[in-house]
Amino acid sequence: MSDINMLLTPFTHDGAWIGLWDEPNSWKYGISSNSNSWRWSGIRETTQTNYLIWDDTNPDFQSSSETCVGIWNGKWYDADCNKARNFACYSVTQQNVKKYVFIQISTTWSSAQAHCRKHFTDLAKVDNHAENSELIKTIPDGYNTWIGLYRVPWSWSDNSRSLFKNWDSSSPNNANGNQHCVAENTLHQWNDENCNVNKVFICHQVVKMTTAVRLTTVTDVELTDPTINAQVLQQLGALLTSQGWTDFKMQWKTPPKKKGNNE
Ligand SMILES: [Ca+2]
Ligand SMILES: [Ca+2]
Repeated sequence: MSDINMLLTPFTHDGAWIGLWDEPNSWKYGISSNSNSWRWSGIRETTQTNYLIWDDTNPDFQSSSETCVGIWNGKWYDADCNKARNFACYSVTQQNVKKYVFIQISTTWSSAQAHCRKHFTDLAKVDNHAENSELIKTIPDGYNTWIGLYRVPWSWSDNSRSLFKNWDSSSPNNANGNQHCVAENTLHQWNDENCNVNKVFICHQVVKMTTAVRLTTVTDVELTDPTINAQVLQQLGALLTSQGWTDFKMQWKTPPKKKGNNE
């Protein structure tokens, strides 16, 4: 909120772009290592094989609420993680082969994940078409089934990590299925909108400050010793952190020794 309070509202237009977005190339049209792309619960990383088998209309991030993946008729779709579904776990055999197990309990994606992690390896991870076929064989007809694919939507354009959100009461809603960029209103509340609309926009700049501090010490230890130097910096850093400093770097600047002075 202290960042929000630094923003002025010189615009009277229909909102101003800020740097939050849900880059669609990372999840809708493909896959990437971006923070908003699809990941497997078992490895917490994106696919290593690029295998994806979406149905014709998914993923669509409907209502900006669908960040977990289910399987239906052999194809995948994104769905609201809080909906109750049956689920499939997997475990890995000694021959490094995945074995899928269908669990006939209807629950949320997170509860399904917890169950699989407790009793098996994790929620089903599917790396290729043969594995998808094996998975389908375990699912009885007519069951919508969670698998282990999920994503964390919304990332900052500068790749900084912050979970702070200031959505307005009706956002995000992904109206028309094409709202993947974020604008703020004059109250600094956020709304997801179509990235291709023209709006005024707000940039930011990080101001870097450099400060030199001269220390005079009375000590028996050898201050040119790199280990001692590192320890002193570490303790100074801890002191500054405890005073509320963030995002700083420290280094020693040793003045050249005067000639003839061996002390
Ligand atoms: Ca969907
Ligand atoms: Ca919206």
